[in-house]
Amino acid sequence: MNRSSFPVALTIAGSDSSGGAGIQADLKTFAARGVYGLCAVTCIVAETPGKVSGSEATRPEMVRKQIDLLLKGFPVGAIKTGLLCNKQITATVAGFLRKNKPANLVVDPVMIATSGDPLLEPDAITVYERELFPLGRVITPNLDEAVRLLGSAINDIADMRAAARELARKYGTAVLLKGGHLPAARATDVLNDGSELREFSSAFIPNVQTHGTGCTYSAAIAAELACGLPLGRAIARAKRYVTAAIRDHFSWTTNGRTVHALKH
Ligand code: PXL
Repeated sequence: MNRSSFPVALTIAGSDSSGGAGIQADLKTFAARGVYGLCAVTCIVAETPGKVSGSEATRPEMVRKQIDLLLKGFPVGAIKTGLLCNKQITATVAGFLRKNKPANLVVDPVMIATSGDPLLEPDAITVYERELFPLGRVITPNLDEAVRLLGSAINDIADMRAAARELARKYGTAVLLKGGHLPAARATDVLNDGSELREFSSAFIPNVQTHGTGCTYSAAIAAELACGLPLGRAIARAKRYVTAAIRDHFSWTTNGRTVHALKH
């Protein structure tokens, strides 16, 4: 990939109509980190905070075309993948990236929305495992996704360390296992890059239910990699960014319920 005087990052992800997650979160994050953002849209998700009402996938060829044009036309320094919807799109993206090896690929294996609604078709998961994960500079599963990938429970920080090691070994790539959903006073994430273990920790911010934190975190990592930071420093900065976005959240009431959104 080319480097230039201005950092450029590309997100390959779905559109979240509510603006909290997906390409909207990614582009807001890129802009906030001083990075010029590009996007290839994989699907349109109709949702409000807390409820996914429907989604419609882009044709795989159209996804490929967007990525191809962007990589030819811009000095893309980092790529992140978010929701890839189905097996065909996942295979198309992986096939394209295998031929056009990106140095800084962040794979966020989005499977289920924070609301619990499924987002990725289950048969896409093997394609992720075989074709996309090995291309990643880092993959960023949350606990639910790691449990789905490993088939064993993760209940505490010791389980997280073991799971990150096992995932890094299984896919031959660095793994950032995000522990924000673990009941604990601190939100701790574990990085295993195949040789070294590192942990990133911040105070847990209680009583804030935001969706899009995972998208924002992986986009911030991609932004920092596009700026030339090494992986560990990129994650440390991205973690600070997403923690501040949760802490400074917006909130409002709809249908008698208080909802929150990240402040970029
Ligand atoms: O937060 C995961 C996510 C990712 N991508 C899109 C989404 C969501 C959650 O709602 O809509 C497009």
